[in-house]
Amino acid sequence: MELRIGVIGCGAIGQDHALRIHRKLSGARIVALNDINLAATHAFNDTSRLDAKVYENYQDLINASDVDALLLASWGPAHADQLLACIAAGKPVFCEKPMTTSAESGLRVVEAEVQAGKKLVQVGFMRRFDAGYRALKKTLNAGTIGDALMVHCAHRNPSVPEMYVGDMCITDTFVHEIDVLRWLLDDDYVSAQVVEGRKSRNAHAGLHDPVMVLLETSKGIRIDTEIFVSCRFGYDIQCQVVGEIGAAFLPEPASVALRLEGRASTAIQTDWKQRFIDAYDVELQEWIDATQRGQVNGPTAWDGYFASATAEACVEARHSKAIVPIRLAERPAFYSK
Ligand code: NAD
Ligand code: NAI
Ligand code: ISE
Repeated sequence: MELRIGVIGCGAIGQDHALRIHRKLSGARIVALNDINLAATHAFNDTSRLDAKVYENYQDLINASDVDALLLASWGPAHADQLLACIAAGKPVFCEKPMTTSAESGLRVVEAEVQAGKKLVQVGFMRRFDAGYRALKKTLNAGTIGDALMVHCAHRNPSVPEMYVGDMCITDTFVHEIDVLRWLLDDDYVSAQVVEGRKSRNAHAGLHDPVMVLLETSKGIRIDTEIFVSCRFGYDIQCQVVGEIGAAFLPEPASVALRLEGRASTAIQTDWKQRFIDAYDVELQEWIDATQRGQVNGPTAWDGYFASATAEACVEARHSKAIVPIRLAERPAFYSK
């Protein structure tokens, strides 16, 4: 039977996800939409020919009898209340990252889910579904380079809008590395340190860019990540794991190698939507399939809480300039692997 999905938050990625479910994926249909910007949502519904019902508030959408599952792509600060409403209604929900914008609200989501007695939440950390990261994990698990010792990463965006300010480089951007590296290394973090780089002239007024985050894991693995969101030259995601006898690199996206006019070159992607386009498809198809079986097979509410708590420690480390321990609530047996 087709899964009937309601989308809350129809901005950039909410529209993208709705269209990929409508046009590309199987086993699901978009039946309902909500966004605080109602006019834009009606316009999207018309131009995309989704023929969904547009709701004026998210509570009515969640409780609608013909909505089986929810896709949450509103902005981060709205996620917590909307997730709690989905859990209260007993409905499965795919929530874009970050699951919540604080550790405290993340824990409230975890506690509500445990109370409900059933896993309902999956968080949109799509890199776990990317073929390149999956290949890298397979290499590490095979022991090809020995034990991992260090990881060097970069998360570069060509530019960000004026509304992207303050610590969003951590809470909105670095949060992807927080999740994917924990999954890749099968390890948790114990401390964080953040140092600011020399400020780029291309960083807009509300932003200090670039910054560097240093994480230590419970096994003692050291991770450094450059976050540079006005780098201009492309959307560039790098990850190199250094092991005892070798180094393993995240594969670059396929691109035709050119030898032309005295230069050898390959293209660098510029748009985040394109860089992980296949991963979004796999992520949502797997979510639809698992939801129909009554399961959650992707990043859970615990993973979402872990990411928010780590991001919060990084923000504290940035402002205090200290090495901040990462302390979490006890993991409920409910989430044991
Ligand atoms: P966006 O600003 O384009 O869209 C957000 C939409 O949410 C807007 O249309 C806004 O009107 C709506 N909205 C805000 N508050 C709402 C509320 N309370 N109820 C209903 N709708 C509400 O942002 P975006 O780029 O689409 O990002 C949305 C989410 O997706 C964010 O959590 C973001 O971090 C995440 N995101 C993830 C990725 C990824 O790679 N996984 C990429 C981009 C964005
Ligand atoms: P956006 O700003 O384009 O869209 C957000 C939408 O949410 C807007 O349309 C806004 O009107 C709506 N909205 C805000 N508050 C709302 C509320 N209370 N109820 C209903 N709608 C509300 O933002 P974007 O880029 O689409 O990001 C949305 C989410 O997706 C964020 O959590 C973001 O972090 C995440 N995201 C994830 C990406 C990924 O790679 N996984 C990439 C980009 C965004
Ligand atoms: C955006 O919200 C994303 O999730 C992208 O993947 C990330 O690269 C970007 O920096 C964020 O703003």
